[in-house]
Amino acid sequence: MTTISPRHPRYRSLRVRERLAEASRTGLIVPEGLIAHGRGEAFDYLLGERSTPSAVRAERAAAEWLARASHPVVSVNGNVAALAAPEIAALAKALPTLAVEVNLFHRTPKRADLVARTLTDAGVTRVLGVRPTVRIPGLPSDRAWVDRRGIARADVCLVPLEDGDRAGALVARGVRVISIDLNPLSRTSQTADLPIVDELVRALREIARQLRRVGGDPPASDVPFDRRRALVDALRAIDRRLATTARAASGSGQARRRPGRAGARRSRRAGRTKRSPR
Ligand code: PTJ
Repeated sequence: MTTISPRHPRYRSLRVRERLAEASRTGLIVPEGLIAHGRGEAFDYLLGERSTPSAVRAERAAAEWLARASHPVVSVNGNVAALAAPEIAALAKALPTLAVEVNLFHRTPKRADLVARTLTDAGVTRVLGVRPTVRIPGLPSDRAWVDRRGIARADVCLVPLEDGDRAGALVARGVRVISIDLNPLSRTSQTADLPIVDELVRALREIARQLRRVGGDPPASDVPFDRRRALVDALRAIDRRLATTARAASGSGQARRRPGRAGARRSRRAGRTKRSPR
């Protein structure tokens, strides 16, 4: 294993990559999961690797939706288990009505067992969806397999790192879908009723924090959420960051730019002028 110095500027990111690479060797995550992570990292970079105020608002609304739900469920795939099993356990502890269900795009019995074991090792007491028996109609992928005690009867479903088709199928069934996806342009973010554009671990921690705040006293009525505004906020955050970085880069670029021949002649002339005031 490579030794990574904690002083490395990308230490945290490198450690996470290392964990995911190990998870791909055990089969917990699929090779496609590494690619998905890379895409997520790129968007996190563009967002400044921190939760925007808009994302925190979305996380607070998500906590309120989950706390008010009759059958709230969180769907867990390989990446989510590898990245955030302790955070899923903390979420389930903060909201005892929350069902935790394994749901895989690349489903094999072995992977379903591995995801479930990772969750129970982290402290989740009950994991659904290991041998599901119900299919969501009209969805061709294995993500359609759901547990009759979990997603099959959910009224609110938290779907981190989801694919757009299943998010759409759940919305079509009348389930209120909360997504966590760093890409505001993904079909999942575009489809969800409450898109959280934030990094998985940060988002889960904030939702759990908000759930502990709400406690046994959820809001009396539905909390409205402006999904379009949340997506526009994320795009504007990226836009602002790119514009600021581009301005800074063009400023320092000028300062560092080597003079061409004409520039060199100009500065020699300027030097002569300065040196020969007499
Ligand atoms: O374990 P399986 O078989 O269910 O497969 C899981 C993956 C992730 C491979 C599967 O769901 C997949 O292919 O997902 P997509 O379609 O690549 O979508 C994943 C989305 O999650 C992308 O839009 C990424 O930008 C986003 N993403 C990746 N890592 C993070 C993330 N969003 C938030 N936090 C992350 N850490």
